[in-house]
Amino acid sequence: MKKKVYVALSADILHEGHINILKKASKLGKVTVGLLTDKAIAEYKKLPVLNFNQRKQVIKSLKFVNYIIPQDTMDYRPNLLKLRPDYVVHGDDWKKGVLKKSREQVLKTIKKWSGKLIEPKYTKTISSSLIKQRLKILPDIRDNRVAILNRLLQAKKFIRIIESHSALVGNIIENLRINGKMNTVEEFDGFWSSSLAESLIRGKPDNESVSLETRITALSDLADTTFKPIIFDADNGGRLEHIPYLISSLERQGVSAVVMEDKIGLKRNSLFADQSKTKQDSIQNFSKKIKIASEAKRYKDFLIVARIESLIIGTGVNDALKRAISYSRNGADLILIHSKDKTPHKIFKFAKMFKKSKYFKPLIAVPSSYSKTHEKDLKKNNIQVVIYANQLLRSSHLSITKTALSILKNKRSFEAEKNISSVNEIINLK
Ligand code: SPV
Ligand code: MG
Repeated sequence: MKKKVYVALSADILHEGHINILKKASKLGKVTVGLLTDKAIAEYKKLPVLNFNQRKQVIKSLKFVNYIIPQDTMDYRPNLLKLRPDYVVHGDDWKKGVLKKSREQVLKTIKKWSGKLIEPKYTKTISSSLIKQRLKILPDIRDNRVAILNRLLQAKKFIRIIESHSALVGNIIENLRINGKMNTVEEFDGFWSSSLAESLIRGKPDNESVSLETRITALSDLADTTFKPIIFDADNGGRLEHIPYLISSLERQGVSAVVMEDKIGLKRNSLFADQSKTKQDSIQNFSKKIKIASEAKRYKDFLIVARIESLIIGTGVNDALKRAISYSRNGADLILIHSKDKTPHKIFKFAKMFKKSKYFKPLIAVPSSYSKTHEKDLKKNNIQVVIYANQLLRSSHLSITKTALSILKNKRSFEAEKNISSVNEIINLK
């Protein structure tokens, strides 16, 4: 009987490195490719450009491949235990970095049936990631920009969104990344189009003085120059009759999700201490809004987010839970639970209760007032998306004020130079 060989691949952009590995593997026996799903890939790098089925079609047509099975995590063990291969083949680059742990697990597992790990030398100059960098290919290409947030939600345990009030901010955020622990890359996953920020940059209060139409039109600068998903803050979504038009305008701009909050009447920003004049919509009415929005979407991946204001207004965790269940049953894809407390206790309590419901939906938190809360604690408490809703606007407000004051005081700009970006840095922005 021919020997069994296992090769795990993401195979987003196929290059000669993959072919070498597969060719070597096929000389050893029948090759099963464990094709990494989006979820497995997102555990250690960016989402692939091509989705699972597209990649599968390419791999299926290769003469060195006999079978394909999905590999849903970077832990190889479940597939290895199922297949019990005689050989696992992998480039020797995984001896260091993020995949080191996977490698150790593989070695320990296949030893049980005297399986062998074969590690052809990895060629440093070829990798899908390098090719993508060179070609500036991003996973979120224009055609499926709407869908990218939904894809991320399926693939990543935690998603980080930040307010971007201009294309310039978008440009900075799009390209900002740092190396995290174990060679992983840390970055922001998408943009928040905030009603607060969009009002303030126009010199107006956050009370719907700036129309949704103006805000949607203004999105085109950000949409034109970036690729990451956009979440749009639509206040309470406006009148029932207008909601289908709102949804279609957002979809046309490539927006991935709309957030509508369950407030009525003249809008006041939720972070004001005094909310005595703020009115919450009835559960019935707002559920209807959510239903209309959900039925209006033309892209199945466009997401409707119901934002609950019970903790802002003071109607409490139980009220929030009742609302979450009703909004979820009426078509909300996610729930944003807002609070202006200094701690996330109530949010975590709500999340724990909601998690037990069969109507549970992924949760979003906006830690503006409870900014001490670390992402890892949000994650641990069933929050999948964090939105940093206003920090970049606040940072530009302070920075602009300081620079203007310095010029006013010193009667020249020299003293301010050390605290501002150099001309070179900004003229080289791409
Ligand atoms: C916004 O950024 O406009 C928001 C979040 O809606 S908050 O300001 O906290 O209400
Ligand atoms: Mg807002």
